[in-house]
Amino acid sequence: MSMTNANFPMDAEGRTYHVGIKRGELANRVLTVGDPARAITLARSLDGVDLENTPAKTIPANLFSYASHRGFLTITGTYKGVPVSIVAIGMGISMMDFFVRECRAVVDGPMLIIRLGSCGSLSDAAVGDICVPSGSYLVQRNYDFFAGDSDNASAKPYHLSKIFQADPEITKTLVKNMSAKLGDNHVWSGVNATADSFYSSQGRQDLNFVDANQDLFTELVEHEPNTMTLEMETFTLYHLAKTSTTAPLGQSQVSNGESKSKNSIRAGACMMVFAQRKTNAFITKEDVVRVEPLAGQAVFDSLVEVQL
Ligand code: R1P
Repeated sequence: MSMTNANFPMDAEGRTYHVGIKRGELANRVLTVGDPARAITLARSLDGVDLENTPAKTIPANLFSYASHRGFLTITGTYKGVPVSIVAIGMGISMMDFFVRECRAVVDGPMLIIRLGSCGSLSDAAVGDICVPSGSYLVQRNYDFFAGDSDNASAKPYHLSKIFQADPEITKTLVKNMSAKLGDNHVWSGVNATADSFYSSQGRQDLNFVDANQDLFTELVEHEPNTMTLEMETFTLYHLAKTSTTAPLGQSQVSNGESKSKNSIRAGACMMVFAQRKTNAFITKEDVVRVEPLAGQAVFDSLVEVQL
């Protein structure tokens, strides 16, 4: 593949270096997931899919799709007549950064992005329940702490960032639509913690390494009493939405003349609880198959309900 522009590499067709998409292939409304298999399952809810003749795990033939050489999968179609895309990004804050920046670079006008992920629950949310976090902070391993220098004796092993907020309208709409699909008692509100590792910075005990994380859950709850979930991407989505630059003049105004949003990206997220970290329960395959499509439809309903 031959690329131009070392600052923001694109190929001769205008495809971005990692996500691999070009202008015209991605909708302004995007649902993002980690697992490509989840993206393909959710694509079955898009318009015009021939469910009888599309085997599970197969991308429906009527939809646009592009699998990049770096593991991103983009699927674009319509939901209730409105253009939407699904992008599977893999795992972690770097992949979320690639995804948000490269998608933003090839889409004109304002964007809505909602992540549907899986997570660990630190609250009473049970496996199979849905959490809709109104904000997220970052849990980062403090690498210097582990250097073994005496001048780090007072440092903490994990750095906890400030909270970055989701778009309030998207969060409210997600809660409403998730409750309609799954019932009020299976939908939870609170704050998410995004960790820079599945293991050490999510408080998992691994005797093969020094992680100094035995007290991490207590520290998280002291930092933010409403800490509800742990996963690995949402903070970066909320952070980049907040730091996205102003939409071109006119696009950020609502009809009564009041400014709606200064940012060109509005973001929200929701997670299915796969791991209950207090009881140590893990979701069954049957529950994933039951919850995933319903949660996906609630996200699509929200994506098309919120005005750009
Ligand atoms: C870890 O198993 C992965 O699952 C969660 C975490 O954030 C991490 O990416 O989300 P996804 O199910 O979206 O991948």
